[in-house]
Amino acid sequence: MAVRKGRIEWLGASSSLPTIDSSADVIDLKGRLVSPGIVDCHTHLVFGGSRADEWQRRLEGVSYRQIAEEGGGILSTVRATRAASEEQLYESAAHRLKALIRSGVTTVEIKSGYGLDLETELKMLRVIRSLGDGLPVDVHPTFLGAHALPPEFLGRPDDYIALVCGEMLPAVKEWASAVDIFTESIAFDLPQTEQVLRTAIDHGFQIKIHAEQLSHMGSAKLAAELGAISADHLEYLQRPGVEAMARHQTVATLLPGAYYFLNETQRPPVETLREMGVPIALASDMNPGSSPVMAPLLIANMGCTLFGLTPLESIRGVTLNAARALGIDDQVGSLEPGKCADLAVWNVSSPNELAYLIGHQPCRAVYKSGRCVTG
Ligand code: DI6
Ligand code: FE
Repeated sequence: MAVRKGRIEWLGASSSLPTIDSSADVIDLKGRLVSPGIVDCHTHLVFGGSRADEWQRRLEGVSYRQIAEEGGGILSTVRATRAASEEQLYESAAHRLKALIRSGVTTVEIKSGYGLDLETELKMLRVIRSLGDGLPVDVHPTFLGAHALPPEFLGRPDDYIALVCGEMLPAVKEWASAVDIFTESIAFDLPQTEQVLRTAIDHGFQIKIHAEQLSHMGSAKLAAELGAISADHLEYLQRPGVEAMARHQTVATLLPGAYYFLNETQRPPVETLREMGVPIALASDMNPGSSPVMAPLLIANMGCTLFGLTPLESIRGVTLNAARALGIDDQVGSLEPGKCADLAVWNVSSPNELAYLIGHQPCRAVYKSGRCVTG
């Protein structure tokens, strides 16, 4: 592989290597496997506090939904995130993001959504931007103001949606490239979703959705028809939703970490997605409540064991299709001349082994735009 100015210039067998500049640095990877840098296209890795105690309650039999309805769950992280300083949020998130980078991640999407008031949402978005400025990884910021109903708006969801659309979306324009919403019986309904997504489109954002995670709402179909770049979770997705996603080439981002950690039994309709040609991405969903997972290869493994993807589909899910879910597949996600030289080097003997080994860290080095960013 020849790299110039951070881009892949040539790729092929060493026997056909073109003559290269004598001043070029030559790096011998000793026959190791090189993959595109991993793209984690759905995370909530900026947050305050921890939910380990809530997890214990879930183990004792209290459901995620019940905890949310009691004002815990997402809202307990909202309280901790409002109380945290910007520095505290940066430090804890940087720690998590460094773990992802050491595991081969070169691009990450990070959502706001634990503020639920303009001040704290902006605080999160500033932290998200600083993470991209401070660490060798591309960070794609998403505004998730409509993640849950803040306690101040109890019983008045439409008033909160009006605030999101009227004040928050215009104010976060320069801080986020995409807008996401949690459409669910414990969050926002279909008309509220349509209002937020249409307003986001009018302001020029890309749109995404947390759809059909805990129940079937018809939200993936709505989002696909509105032009969403991805619909995420999708455990309860039904055929009309798959058809709409196929028609609009909406990426299906599956999040097996949340399925695993919530002990779900309803699997997303992988066979139908495959049959209809919907691109499938996989992401960590890294968050304190439903997916405290900072291990992209474990996510690829779960894509195979829990959702029935092939190892190759899983690897494509955390690279090329994840790039597609962010609208950057012309830049990253595969090894092709012209794309960024974002690479991960692995101590494995075959691509299948990337998704196969559990609890082993085979990542040997990470290159971001052609520069080694790991020790
Ligand atoms: N679905 C999820 O899995 C995360 N957000 C969402 O809408 C969970 C967020 C949390 O529990 O803190
Ligand atoms: Fe999520």
